[in-house]
Amino acid sequence: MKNTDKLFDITKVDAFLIISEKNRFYFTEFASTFGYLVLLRNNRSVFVTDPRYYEMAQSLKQDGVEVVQVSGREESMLALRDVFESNNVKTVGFEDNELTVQDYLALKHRMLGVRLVASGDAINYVRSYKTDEEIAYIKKAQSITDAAFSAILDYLKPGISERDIQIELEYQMAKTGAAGLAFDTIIASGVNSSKPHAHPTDKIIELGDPITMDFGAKYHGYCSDMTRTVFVGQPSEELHKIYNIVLLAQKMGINNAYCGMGGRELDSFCREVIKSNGYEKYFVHSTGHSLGIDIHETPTASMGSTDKLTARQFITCEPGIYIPGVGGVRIEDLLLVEEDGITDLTTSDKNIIIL
Ligand SMILES: [Mn+2]
Repeated sequence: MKNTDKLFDITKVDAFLIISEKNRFYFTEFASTFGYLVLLRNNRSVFVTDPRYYEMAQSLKQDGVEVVQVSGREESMLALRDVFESNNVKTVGFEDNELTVQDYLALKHRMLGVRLVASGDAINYVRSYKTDEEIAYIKKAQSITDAAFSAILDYLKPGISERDIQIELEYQMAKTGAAGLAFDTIIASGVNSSKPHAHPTDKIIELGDPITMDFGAKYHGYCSDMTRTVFVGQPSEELHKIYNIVLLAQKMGINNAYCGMGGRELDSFCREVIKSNGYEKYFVHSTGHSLGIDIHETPTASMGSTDKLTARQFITCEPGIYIPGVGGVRIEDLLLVEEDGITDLTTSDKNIIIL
């Protein structure tokens, strides 16, 4: 179980009710499709689940988690009410950013006697600071992703399709230890590359095409994320120029990043380079995001971000330029912020690659 002191410090509630699959996994590191986790003060907790998980969940007892077996939702509600009553709980933090309106109304209806307090942002804030173990998982996920990129370079050639590249990249990640994908792989070639989040198609790679590959692995439930744009044959003069501007923008962001900087500041280091070259209107997304169990977590680096990037947090740095009808370039690395500086976890080459 993760230590929950910080969460209680921020919110002042008596208990938290964790319902979403990912937050239950976050706090317990126990994967299940059904369960309710009650976090109580002083690092006590109760996990309510059904017979499919009851035996496996016994492993949580060594972390001091009480495990309660129920059959279905109605019994769960009664069990939760018992937990709240016996612990004199009056206020309960809940995941307002995860529950459906239907879930919320059902909960509100049954939880007579306790006050529900929206706490999703506080949970996300706590999740943004990674433990040593989480940092190790994310580093491993990123190393799998880098290895797949290195392997794919030998595979890229005219005549194969975007789907072929997707399948090969995902195969390489699985082979190197990925338990799954961090998100749906993006492969965008030729003029498709002007669409930042294009889905892979049956389009065939032609000589001179840019190929943008944005992909990540999952390892122990944690994500990685990287993007490279490479060229199969000589690119047009304009795409070559755009590549160098995006590269310069990304390096400007990474080289100027420091512990304690604003997410907005990181964005502007990248954006200014693109702006001074006249391509500002073609940089249509924000510079970066954190990740963890989810592919997009806080903090973020964008024009409107009020986040600070501090120790034990991750942030991607991924500027891009996308010109409809011409093509696009994006370069993305994953950064770890630590007290004594920034570590770029993405080891793949980012100088222009022309195959
Ligand atoms: Mn990303």
